[in-house]
Amino acid sequence: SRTKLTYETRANFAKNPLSKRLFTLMATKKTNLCLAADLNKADDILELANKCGPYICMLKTHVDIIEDFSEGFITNLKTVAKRHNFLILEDRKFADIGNTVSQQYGKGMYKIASWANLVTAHTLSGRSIVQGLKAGLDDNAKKQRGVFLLAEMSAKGNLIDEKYKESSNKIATEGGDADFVSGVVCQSSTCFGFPGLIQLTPGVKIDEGVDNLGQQYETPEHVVKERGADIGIVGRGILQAANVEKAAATYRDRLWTAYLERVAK
Ligand code: S5P
Repeated sequence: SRTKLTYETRANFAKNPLSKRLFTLMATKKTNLCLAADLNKADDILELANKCGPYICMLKTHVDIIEDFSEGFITNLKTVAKRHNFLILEDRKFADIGNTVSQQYGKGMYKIASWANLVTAHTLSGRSIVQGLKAGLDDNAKKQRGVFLLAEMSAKGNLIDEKYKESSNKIATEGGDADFVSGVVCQSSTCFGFPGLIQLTPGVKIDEGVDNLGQQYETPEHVVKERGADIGIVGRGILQAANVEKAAATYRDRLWTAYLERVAK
């Protein structure tokens, strides 16, 4: 199964240039940690990114929770991403018809398509969500962008069932637009089988449990070895630590060791 293959091997299967790039980045930088930078001030995100940058393969943003968003913030974030060699994932969770998604991606205040290497999208509206994202990009830009499709959620009581999960897998792997899909956001290794896609899994915390708004957590070892995660997304496990840099290093070590043990013969 795909979970026994190394990231180097999986890079060869990738149809989307960004998943190829991310697999390679993970293998060379030796990290499968994605930091969820869920902070409300631009400077706090930049400081966090600078401290944790050496330990992460990707920084995940929710740009609509930033109170003082500016183009300058994006310029600085891109500089930090280049300095520490990580990709930027805007967790926008697009969910509308293609024509609207195309505008939400490229236009408005945030112009997400101009700076986010990767974005997330729900599959609720079907294949046209991927087509909508591609629609606003020219041929060159299409090769430098990708989307992670949500096939499962970590929230307790979420409405996603087996059929929805299977259909999401089909959108991610079949048809002419699958080359724009970098991976799948999900909670289990049965979400998809194609080794060229990356499994992104949130709900990761050293202290398992729940928060008071339905979030459910598993340990780094559990998500990588039992749930098939290729990349673990960690937010509050790092954000709320007394020393964020140390916490990022710990999560990196534990996620990476779990991956090495998973692929070991
Ligand atoms: O099913 C999901 C999908 C996502 S992308 N559950 C999630 O929690 N996420 C995101 O992961 C969520 O939006 C948040 O940014 C992060 C988890 O943060 P934490 O603080 O709970 O680790």
